[in-house]
Amino acid sequence: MNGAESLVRTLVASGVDVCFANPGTSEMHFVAALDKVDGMRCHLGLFEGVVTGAADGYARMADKPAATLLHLGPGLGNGLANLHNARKANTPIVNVVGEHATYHIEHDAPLTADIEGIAWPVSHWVRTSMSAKAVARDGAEAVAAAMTPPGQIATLVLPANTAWEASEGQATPQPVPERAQVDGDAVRRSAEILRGTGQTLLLLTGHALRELPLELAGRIAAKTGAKVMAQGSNARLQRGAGRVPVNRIPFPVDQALEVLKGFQHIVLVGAKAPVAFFAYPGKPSLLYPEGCEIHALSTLEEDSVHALEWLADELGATGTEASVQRAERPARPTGALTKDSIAAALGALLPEDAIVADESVTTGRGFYPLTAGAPPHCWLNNMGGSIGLGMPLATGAAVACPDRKVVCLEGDGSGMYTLQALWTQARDGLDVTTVVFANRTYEILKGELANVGASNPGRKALDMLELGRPDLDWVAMSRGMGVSAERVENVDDFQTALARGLAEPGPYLVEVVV
Ligand SMILES: Cc1ncc(C[n+]2csc(CCOP(=O)(O)OP(=O)(O)O)c2C)c(N)n1
Ligand SMILES: [Mg+2]
Repeated sequence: MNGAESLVRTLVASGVDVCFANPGTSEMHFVAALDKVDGMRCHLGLFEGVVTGAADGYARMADKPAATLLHLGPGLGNGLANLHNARKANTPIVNVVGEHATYHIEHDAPLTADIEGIAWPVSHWVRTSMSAKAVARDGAEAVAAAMTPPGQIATLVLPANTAWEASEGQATPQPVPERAQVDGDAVRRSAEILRGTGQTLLLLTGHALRELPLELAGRIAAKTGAKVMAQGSNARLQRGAGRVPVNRIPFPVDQALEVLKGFQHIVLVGAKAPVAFFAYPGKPSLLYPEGCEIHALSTLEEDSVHALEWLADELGATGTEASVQRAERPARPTGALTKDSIAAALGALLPEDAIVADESVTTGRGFYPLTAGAPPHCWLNNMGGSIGLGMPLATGAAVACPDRKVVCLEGDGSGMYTLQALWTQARDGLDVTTVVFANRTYEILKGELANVGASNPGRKALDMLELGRPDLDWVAMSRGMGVSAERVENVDDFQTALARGLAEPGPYLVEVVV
């Protein structure tokens, strides 16, 4: 058995059985090994940003890592932006990056690069395998590193000769550290705050946004009068009818300040103290009011579910009834096609158990309230702010959950970074309905221009924020990659098109001209 096969067998034995790939010569033995080993499902991405973003979406839904297969420094480099996003989302990923044969590196061939140097800023763990005999063991350790709470990026660099030379066979899967339990002091201190008089916010992210811990947070809120909110962006939030509803901290600084202004205490459950995406002249970086005290119930590394159980117990809230979201869909909208009527159409049509990959940017700012009472579903955000994640994220989520409908809500500017994901969806028959909001601008940046105080922009500046001349033809691009598509310009047609996409199995794209 060669090193590549020993690695693939070890990955599968360690529970990593999906690989998103964009290979080259140095990965040919790994590719060949994929055939020899049962149990590894492979998906080709036509750009590495698709590969890494899909690995992110997969792991968020599967709660375990996928492998990526990337071609030396440049292939890894192309995948970096979505690895950055995955890192911010604490998504576990095992990157396998091909490298020249160990003895070839010194000759500085065209593709020679500092792979570890490229990998480190987006990885928690990096290792270059030095021999075929080490590859399997290194692979097992990479999986354990990726699975280490709260989820890490592990990058294993695989020199070509370590893939083709003889190995010592499959390695034993390595143990994964458990999530640490919070200590009693953090629980008692949080309980004391919650029993006190000041207005308190429980701020959640990570695993605390799953159904059960949300229920616990809801009980605590009902018992103590605290409010519950989620971070502005979250890896995966379970919401909809019957669940404890949570709003997110808004993106615009003024709105965030307004939402948070009344709080004397914020108890963090896996979350970070709220901070603005950017600094703006004359505005604060921190979004909570001066004098507001920040307390940590649990960090992201710790077991927030257990922490909330303990806290509910400490407060005598285990039997308290949480207030849950009623099942209610907005009426089907009529009239003009606006952000609100788009939100209402989504709220009216979102299917049960849907997975929403949200990169809708400005169009989607109001999607939350009108979809809150839809049947139970998951909502995934971009947590690293590097746009071009939505379509890959949706692709990976669809691989993880073939029985659920994935709805990708995508800005037209953001979509253009990684639209090759549509081809992967077509090829692998993935059940994703993509809605592209074709406002034909970088709408958000027009606001940002004003927010940072860059006044009186001229034609040259504004041209950098416009996507027209020529207008992007999303229907043609989508069909060109094998995904049926239609363009709509009014709210009736939007609902018909969305319903059609949701009813059809497999990928579909709706271009909404807004
Ligand atoms: C990798 C990367 N490049 C550039 C940006 C800056 N940026 C933020 S939002 C945005 C435009 C988003 O446009 P679109 O998806 O059309 O959404 P809209 O603003 O029109 O709602 C850009 C270019 C970014 N966040 N990430
Ligand atoms: Mg746009």
